[in-house]
Amino acid sequence: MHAPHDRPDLLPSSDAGDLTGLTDPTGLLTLGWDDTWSSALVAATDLDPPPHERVARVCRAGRGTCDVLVAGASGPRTLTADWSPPLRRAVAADPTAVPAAGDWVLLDGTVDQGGHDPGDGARPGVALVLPRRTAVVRAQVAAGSSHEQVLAANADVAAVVEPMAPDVDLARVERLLALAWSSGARPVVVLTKSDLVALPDALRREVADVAPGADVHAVSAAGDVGLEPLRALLASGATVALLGASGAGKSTLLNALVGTDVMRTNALRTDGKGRHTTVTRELHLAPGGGAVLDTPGLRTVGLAGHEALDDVFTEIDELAAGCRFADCAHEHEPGCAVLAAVEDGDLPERRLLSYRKLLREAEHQAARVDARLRAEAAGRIKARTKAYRRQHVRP
Ligand SMILES: Nc1nc2c(ncn2[C@@H]2O[C@H](COP(=O)(O)OP(=O)(O)OP(=O)(O)O)[C@@H](O)[C@H]2O)c(=O)[nH]1
Ligand SMILES: [Mg+2]
Ligand SMILES: [Zn+2]
Repeated sequence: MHAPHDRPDLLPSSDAGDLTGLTDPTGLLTLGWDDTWSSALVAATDLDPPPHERVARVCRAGRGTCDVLVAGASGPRTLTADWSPPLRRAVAADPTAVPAAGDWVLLDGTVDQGGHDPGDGARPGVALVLPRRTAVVRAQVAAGSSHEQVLAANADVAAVVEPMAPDVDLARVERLLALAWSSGARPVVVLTKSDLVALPDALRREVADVAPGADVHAVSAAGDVGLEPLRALLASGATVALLGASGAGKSTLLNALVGTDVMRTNALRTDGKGRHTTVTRELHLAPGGGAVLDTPGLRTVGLAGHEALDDVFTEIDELAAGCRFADCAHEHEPGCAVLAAVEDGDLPERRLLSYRKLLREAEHQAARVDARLRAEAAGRIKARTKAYRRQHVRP
């Protein structure tokens, strides 16, 4: 999934166009669709012209069922769909095949264009999930499990949402940026609650220093300040996923961007831990185009891979080219250019420590995944051996 360097530029950066003036015969553009998705639909179904009238986008995912947005004749609306038997089988074989918020799915029946229920009370089924263009994936933290969970599917922009007050946590920004980069979406940092600090721009520049390659915006959803760049992204039709700790202000931001209070928000607990007000991942359409995907506060973010660390810590990656050993771990090797840069004051030590911590975690997670794959492979061999014995070794 990680391919930031050969990724096509999904969005115009500064002169983000808007959707007005484009014809939208299928109504799907409002949901975030584009021509590339039509090609993906042809490839997935072997149907040409593609069955646009059966396309829907997951706005809230559950177990066995999900809420989807469909393009009705009188505008987008939501319906509930059940997993079809083939989808159930696909999920049993691969947990990441679970429809996630933001996914494009094909329903097994035509979406009623009149905006009414079919009448017989039967729910549509989700026949298949189109291959994801991007995915924010976190390593599952449950004990004994090393599976990965899709937090947001098909986001064009992965927004790291971090509050300016009481404090910006640079290490958390770096961790979330690693998650954002590895998604394949364009990372941005949104610093919230700028109304609560005296010098928001100084803080913004400090964060920009640890976020190479990502735009950093200071906003106040409360005062509707600084939201223009995000509105421009949405107007270009982008899907923006909000990632951040509980209490960061994600749902408040969503409400400001969507223009109505679609998500409940809440005050921080006095211990500063936040309440985890949002408990579901939800996709909401913005009135001027685009969609915002709100997520529950991330308590722990296990990184599913370490490749993205080179995107987050670009200066360390560049310095490493000057290390004497190609496999230098920048711990205590002679001729290490990274350690030399710390020594000379060119690289903040905090940056190197943060990098090491994330790298260790990612390697630990990779080992757990390897262990699971080995265990699964062993299980399959055992099952085959048993089946073989039953057939061939009769007592
Ligand atoms: N002063 C100020 N407060 C804000 C701003 N944005 C959010 N808040 C407050 O921060 C608190 C938490 O906001 P939420 O939007 O619920 O945070 P969240 O990130 O959605 O939290 P979870 O749903 O738990 O993940 C609320 O009391 C908001 O009113 C802002 O721009 N300025
Ligand atoms: Mg929330
Ligand atoms: Zn080194």
